[in-house]
Amino acid sequence: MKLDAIFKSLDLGPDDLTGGNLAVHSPIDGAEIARVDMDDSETLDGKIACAVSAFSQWRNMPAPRRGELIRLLGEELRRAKDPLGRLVAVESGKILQEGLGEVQEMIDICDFAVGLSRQLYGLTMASERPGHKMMETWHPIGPVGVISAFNFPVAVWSWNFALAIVCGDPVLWKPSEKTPLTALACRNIFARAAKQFGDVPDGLSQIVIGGRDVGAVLVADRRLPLISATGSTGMGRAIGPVVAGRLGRSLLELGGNNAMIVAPSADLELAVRAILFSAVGTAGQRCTSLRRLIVHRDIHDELMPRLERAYQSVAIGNPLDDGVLVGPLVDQRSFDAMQDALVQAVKDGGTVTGGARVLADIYPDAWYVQPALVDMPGQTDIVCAETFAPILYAMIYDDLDDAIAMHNDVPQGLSSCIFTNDLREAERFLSAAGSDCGIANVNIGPSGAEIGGAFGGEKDTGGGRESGSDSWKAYMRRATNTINYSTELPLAQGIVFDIG
Ligand code: UN1
Repeated sequence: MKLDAIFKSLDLGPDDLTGGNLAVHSPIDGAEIARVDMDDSETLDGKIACAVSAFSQWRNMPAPRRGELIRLLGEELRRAKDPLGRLVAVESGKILQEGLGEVQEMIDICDFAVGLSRQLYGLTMASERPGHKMMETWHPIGPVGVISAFNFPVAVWSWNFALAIVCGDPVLWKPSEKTPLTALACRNIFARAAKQFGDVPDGLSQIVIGGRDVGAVLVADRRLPLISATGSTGMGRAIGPVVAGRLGRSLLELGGNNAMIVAPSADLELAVRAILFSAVGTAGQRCTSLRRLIVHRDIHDELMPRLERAYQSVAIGNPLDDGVLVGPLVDQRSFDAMQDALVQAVKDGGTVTGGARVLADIYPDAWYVQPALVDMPGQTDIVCAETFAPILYAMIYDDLDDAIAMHNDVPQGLSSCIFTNDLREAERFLSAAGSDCGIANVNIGPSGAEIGGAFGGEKDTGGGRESGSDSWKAYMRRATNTINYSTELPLAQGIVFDIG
């Protein structure tokens, strides 16, 4: 499918794609594929006002009916899966299979949210007072600002959007300035669903295009009680205090430095496959990508050559081509950061295999690399930093407690896993004294999480949870209600407060 046909099938026309002040490039070959209009503080102000007015209507819509809108969106996404998956590949550089997988993730969260729209449960509590009832009610919180990153340009929006909409909240979405086209395509797909639904208020779903300056205005605005931001830890550190300063709520899903412990009893065949997908898949540009391997001394010399062979057989190239598993890095900055990290790793005593630029002759303006495997003598500072590129650092351990300590001794806490067939080791890793991450797995890699679980992590990862489980609670406010159906007015704690 040609790019023009993709644009057409997603209702993107010259008005969207030309004449704007933001140039959009494809990481596949570095070519400019569109120019879109950016927002400024004035247009953003109008959009926030519009979201506020949409909220006053949408919060009164019964939640199961709100779910119907998301059901329709899921149907439209099913129809648009192929062109949208392709556009994700073109705009972010991930391989087509992963682009399609990302759209599938959107469909899955829509299904989840439809069910959720009938399950926004509150509790009832036993009151200590006779003739009294206590309960809690969940209400929509208000317009939500969503900031998303280039690497999951549409799925992360959908995790937030599907939940926020069934919870009763309008959404203002600022996609990465590297991936505005997929966002505009989502706007159009949502418009198809909204048309079928009928009474969708203006401003329920809006897109804000721009860079940091526009993001900063969004984050500071008191009319947005919740800011949900996915991106680097640096971005989270900039946003978090601003939202906290106005006593707003933030949901932060930031960097990871995800590790795998490979124990002596591990099924190495499974481990190699898991390592490959999670370390080199998406060219190492998932927040859940595998970045550290903590391998038991007894199996190190068996695992590493197998891994090197697997690395050598991985096809690197145009992410739209069949059989390619590793596409380009998003841009030159990413490539430079990868090279800097590898130079530092060598200074720290590491031995690097791979890591070089490839395909520069065919794609002089794009940044393809061989994924790098780095044998490290220990967990130095560069290993503790997240470099958003396919670098896997391998370290040796002797004792599981030391491995867990090394595992947790990084600033980030997103995803983690252990490969072992020893039940005691697996349970120790999952226990309170085990992995300190938001996601801890056994015998599967750290990336590729399903939408049904809560997604996010601790420490520098920001603490937020998106997607499944009870993550919806972040998009609502909780009211505790006490109802007196007696003819007395007993006070709590037995306090007597009578006149005369
Ligand atoms: C991200 O990289 O920002 O677990 C999200 C995964 C995906 C989501 C990653 N389901 O890899």
